[in-house]
Amino acid sequence: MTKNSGPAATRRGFLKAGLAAGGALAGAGAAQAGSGDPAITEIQPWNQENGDPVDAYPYGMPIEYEKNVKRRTVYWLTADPVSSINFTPLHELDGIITPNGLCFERHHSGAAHIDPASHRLMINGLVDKPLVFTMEDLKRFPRENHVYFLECAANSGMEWRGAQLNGCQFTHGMIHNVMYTGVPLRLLLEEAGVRTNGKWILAEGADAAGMTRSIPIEKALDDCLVAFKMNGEALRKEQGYPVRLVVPGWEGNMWVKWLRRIEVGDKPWHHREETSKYTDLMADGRARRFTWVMDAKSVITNPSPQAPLTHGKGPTIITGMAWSGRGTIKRVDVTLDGGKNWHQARISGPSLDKSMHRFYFEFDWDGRPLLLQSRAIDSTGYVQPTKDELRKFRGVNSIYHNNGIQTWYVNEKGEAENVEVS
Ligand SMILES: Nc1nc2c(c(=O)[nH]1)N[C@H]1C(S)=C(S)[C@@H](COP(=O)(O)O)O[C@H]1N2
Ligand SMILES: [Mo]
Repeated sequence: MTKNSGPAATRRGFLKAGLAAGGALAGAGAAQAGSGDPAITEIQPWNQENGDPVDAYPYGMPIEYEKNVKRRTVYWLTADPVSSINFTPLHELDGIITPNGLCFERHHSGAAHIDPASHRLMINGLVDKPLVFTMEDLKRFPRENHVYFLECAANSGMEWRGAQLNGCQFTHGMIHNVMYTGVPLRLLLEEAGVRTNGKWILAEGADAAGMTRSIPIEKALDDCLVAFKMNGEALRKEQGYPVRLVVPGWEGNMWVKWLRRIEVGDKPWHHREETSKYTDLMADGRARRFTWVMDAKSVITNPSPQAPLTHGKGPTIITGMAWSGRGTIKRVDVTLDGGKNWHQARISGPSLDKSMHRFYFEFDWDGRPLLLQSRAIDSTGYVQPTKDELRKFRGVNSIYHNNGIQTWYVNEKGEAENVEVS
């Protein structure tokens, strides 16, 4: 490859030799060194002047070249931006963690702005000793760290009747995956002493929606967290600062943000705008009730409509995410031809309970059109269904819990489109 032998006398020479070696190692789509590329033959401005001093940005932000990496909303979806939703840019991310500033937001009455010094969490109802905790009190209980996905039950809901939104950000972006630091709810409930007839909890938010959700006591005592940190720093306001409920593997609407009260009761409460949240209307008009666990699901994030294959034929990487509310992901399969042939993808990064998993599939693209799909299999053996399989028993009247297999059509130019195959 490179003919640049002898000691690299100049910094330019060093860069030239170094980059050529890197290209040879990767073995994919790299130019032959010595092609006269000014990016390698010319000294660049950042090589000639000092960069920013250490205190230029006391809280760092991404460089301007990454300005497309942002949450986006779909304005026609909801009537009012304070009772609305935006979407995580899944196609711009890698690994398994969602950065805090990119976590999708769903609010019923906007993001509350709470002074932590004036925030309290009360536990009342069927308990021996009703209690009120300050944020300082909460931080004196033993805490735990866990990575969990939060998926809104309405994620992919616009796709029930057919392929609609052109981008995985919009079809699958009502999800984020974060490391939470918090106190097990069990410890706080034990402190208050749950009475034997205490079978349910009501979690209530301090936002203007005063959102409330009923959760069975078994789940509350199992793995719920009262969390105050995400990815190591304080919760973002949008995600419930100063404290939110974490309900691992269960639909997002139960993860009450700006958590201010837990009431213990003997039956579930009736919630204001609630019945639709707890029920999925089926084909025959009956409803599925209490469908809280998020079933296994996956999506290819690259390529996808917002992230076309711009490099042409040759070595190509398919990547995406898979997750299950019932455990870990055991396997992900990928097809290039709409489900005729399946290939096992490679999972890379931690395989954690009720967390997103990252998968990759590397292949040599011959430049012909592709029908890309991914299919997740979780640790219970459950296989992600096709959309048609789901419709067979659920019909198309539901907007919740669509975990069907997603298809992207990729044309000869590498452009991708949301389609369905049957
Ligand atoms: N207090 C309160 N908690 C809330 C909501 C809300 O409007 N108010 N929205 C719920 C819904 S429907 C979802 S999907 C998740 C979204 O969490 P996120 O904004 O961190 O993505 O929060 C849930 N918790
Ligand atoms: Mo939601």
